[in-house]
Amino acid sequence: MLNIRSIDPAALDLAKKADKDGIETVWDRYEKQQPQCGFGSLGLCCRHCIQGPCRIDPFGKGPEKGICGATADVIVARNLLRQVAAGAAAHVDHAYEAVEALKLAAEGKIDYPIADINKLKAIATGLGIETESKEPNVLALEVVQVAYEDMGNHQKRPMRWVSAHAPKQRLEVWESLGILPRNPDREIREAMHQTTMGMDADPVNLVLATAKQGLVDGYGGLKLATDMQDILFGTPAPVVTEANLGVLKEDYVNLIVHGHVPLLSEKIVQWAKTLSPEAEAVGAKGVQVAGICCSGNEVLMRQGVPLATNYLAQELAIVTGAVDTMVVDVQCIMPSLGQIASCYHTELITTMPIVKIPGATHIPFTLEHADEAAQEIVRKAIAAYARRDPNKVHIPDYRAKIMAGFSVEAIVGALSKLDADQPLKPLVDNIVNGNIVGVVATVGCNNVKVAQDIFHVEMVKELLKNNVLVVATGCSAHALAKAGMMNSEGAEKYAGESLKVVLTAIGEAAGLGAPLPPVLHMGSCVDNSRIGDLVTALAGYLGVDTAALPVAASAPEPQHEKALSIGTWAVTMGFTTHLGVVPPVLGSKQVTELLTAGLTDVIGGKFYVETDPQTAAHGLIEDICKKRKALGLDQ
Ligand code: MSK
Repeated sequence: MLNIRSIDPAALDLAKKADKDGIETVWDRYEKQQPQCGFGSLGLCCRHCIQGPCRIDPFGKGPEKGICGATADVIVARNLLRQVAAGAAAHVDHAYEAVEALKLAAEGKIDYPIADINKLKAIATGLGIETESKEPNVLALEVVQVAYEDMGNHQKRPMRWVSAHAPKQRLEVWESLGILPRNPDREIREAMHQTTMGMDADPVNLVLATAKQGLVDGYGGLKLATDMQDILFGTPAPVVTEANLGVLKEDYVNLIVHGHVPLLSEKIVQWAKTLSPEAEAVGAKGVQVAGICCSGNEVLMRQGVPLATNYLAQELAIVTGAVDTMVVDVQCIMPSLGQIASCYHTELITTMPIVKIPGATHIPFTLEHADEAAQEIVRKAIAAYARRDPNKVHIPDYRAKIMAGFSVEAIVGALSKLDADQPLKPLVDNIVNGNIVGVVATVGCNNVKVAQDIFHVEMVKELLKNNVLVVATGCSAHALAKAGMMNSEGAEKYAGESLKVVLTAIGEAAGLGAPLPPVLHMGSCVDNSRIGDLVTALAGYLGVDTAALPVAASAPEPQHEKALSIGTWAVTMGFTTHLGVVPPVLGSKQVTELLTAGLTDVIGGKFYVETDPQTAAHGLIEDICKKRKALGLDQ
């Protein structure tokens, strides 16, 4: 047993119950994996052909090359490129589904709305599409057409989603490096080809190809997905609710949505309300929907649905004995859920053709029959409630109040109360005068190698104390929400004096009657694009490159390949990007040096690996201060 599994009191409480109930969790399995393979940890194991596996001795006493002649540098660089391409593929696939949904919605073939016509017009205008006097469905189809052209682009031109949305200075940098992506599918395919046996043996070329995958993810995945989802379901505006497993209710049917794509979870939220009388008919007070991972973040941002928990405690949600149904779509779903659900009354429901889990009920989700699937799922949850065993129920009484929904539009809306003509000016003025030292975006997951949430929370405490504004997405946002950093009281408790003054002024002007939270929840993993949009707007307002801004990124507890691809995108944007868990690259001095230093000269950004939260916070502050100085803000 690890000494500390989590700092989340709800998770710790339930971890004890899991032990008592004889449930094996992610922490137990991690322990059984010890010691983990040193070759794999360093990235020095190659399984790309079946002459292998080959491994390089990091101490120089054994093989220095794989059977084909690949060196440590080549093996590490190829492995990294494949991981980042896999992360990008996940987001691009997600985005593609959202594009298909918008197309069918615009054609009137499915029962989904086009909820945000202003966002549709803004995106169309950005793409150079005339919007005047066009019906929303006509305009939507023209936007979809551009997205499809990007997906099927056979020309040498870069994706329009990149050229239309990226900062001009960045486009020039990326073009000079030859890393502007054409179509995302082609680039991902090329990365697989480039890394197969007998292909690229140049670590520098492989690292540049990795940077290109970061752009595939940033624009063909994150940005495209968020844009489509905002058009379909609406651009988030501030909402108030609660976070942590205490949001589950003993006298309600509890239905958890888990995964990433909101196409089904939006429908479930809607049908949970409609079918509430059926829940009442079996003795419940209603249906409580709560979210895990980024499906949770999506329905939080737009519908105010409470957050249940983040990645590492997904199994423990079932251990409460109070989850009647957990419905999953794609990504970050532990295969162990099926087995754990079988120990309780919980019905685990898979919905996607590429995510099936033995023991789960599979209810296929299609856009055409989304309402039927959502109704069936809600009714299964209601039926499962009747099977709940009260003796097995334990809901830890922990929840924190949170305010979420901070899309760029919502942030600009709040700032415009201070300056209607130039809404970014109050933010920029406060960065210039040093009230806000800089901005750090914390993103990404939990990783079992770190006590759940500790790195997110401890690092952010230090940043806030030093007047750094924090924006967050993904499971990082969950962690900070649970820790009470996403409410007005959090500003009082955690923000440094000058940051508090700014948060109070904006909060008062926006009519909250209290400070803004010191950490702004900007959404799901794909919503990292919102952070990209915000910094692009700030850089545009100031007329500087994004790489020059006093802004940095951090994935304190990354576990997924998607965290690596998001991080790579952040580096291409010119940001110092911190990782709190060491990625499998240390087996190559050359690759490590390129990622943490060598790339900076050409791309502006770099990875910064630091496994201590306080040191990481100060490393990021130091980086921000250097950028402030270079901009002439501090002498
Ligand atoms: S869900 S990718 S564990 S953030 Fe987006 Fe959380 Fe990381 Fe999955």
